[in-house]
Amino acid sequence: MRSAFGVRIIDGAVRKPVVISTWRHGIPANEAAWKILSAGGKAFDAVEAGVRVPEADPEVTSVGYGGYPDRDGHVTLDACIMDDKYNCGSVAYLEHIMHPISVARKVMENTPHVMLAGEGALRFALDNGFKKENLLTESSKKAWQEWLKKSEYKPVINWENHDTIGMIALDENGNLSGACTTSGMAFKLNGRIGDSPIIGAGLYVDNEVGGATATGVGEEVIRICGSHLVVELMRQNYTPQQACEEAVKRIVRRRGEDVAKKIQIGFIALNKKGEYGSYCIHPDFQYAVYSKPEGSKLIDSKSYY
Ligand code: SD4
Repeated sequence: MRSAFGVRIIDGAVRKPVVISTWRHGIPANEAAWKILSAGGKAFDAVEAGVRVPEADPEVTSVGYGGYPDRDGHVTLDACIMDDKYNCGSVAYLEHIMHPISVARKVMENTPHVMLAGEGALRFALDNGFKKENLLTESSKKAWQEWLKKSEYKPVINWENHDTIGMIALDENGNLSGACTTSGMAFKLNGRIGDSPIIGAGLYVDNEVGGATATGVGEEVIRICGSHLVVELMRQNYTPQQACEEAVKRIVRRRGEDVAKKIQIGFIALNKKGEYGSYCIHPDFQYAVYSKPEGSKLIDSKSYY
């Protein structure tokens, strides 16, 4: 049956496993996650494996290797991961490492901290066996050099139809986890960190309730602790769809239409029952879902405008 908000409700049954992720690059990412989920693996392992796919893909210019640099030519990466027991790890402003999500996992597992940034995060990665690499591809370098001619900084709505990848999964055992990884806003100010490595902003998971993740202009997501807000709304019995809608509408209400017209923000959410939803400000944000028996699909998110 369908609720008034178009969310699939499975008559009280729990649908699992399920994995959802942002944008079209979520399709191959979900496939990698599904290999683990369908074999009875953990959601936590699935989300890490899933988002590593776009991190390593040089064609995806908004995540990991091949990500567009900041205005000084540095590719700086933000990522975080959260499991079903409130454990979480994060890296921000990390350079030269292709898989920041795996460094974030190591921060979670091997340190008493949640978040490492910059030089310290790089040193930690190298000490933990990660390889130092040049992440600036020739084509991303060209795009940056082209941008330098005007040096005009404007957040772009629906950057080439892909952006940050955020992923939430529910495994066979009914446990939730999430991951989020990005190279951030293209040509950002050096030192800028967005919402994606911030637990509660770019990603949040509460295994009693559900998980949510965000894409778009991180500054606006941070202001409302966006992913945490979506999860807290689901705790109050909002469906994932209703919770994403309320979070987007809160940004529009608080910031006004003049701001909202110029920026894109999208949230996706998955609850403990395997129901999912999404909402964004502008059209053309898609999210990918992999579930049984439907298989893999790409869904056009509903939008405020
Ligand atoms: C950020 N939410 O850094 C991320 C990525 C992004 O356009 O939105 N890029 O703000």
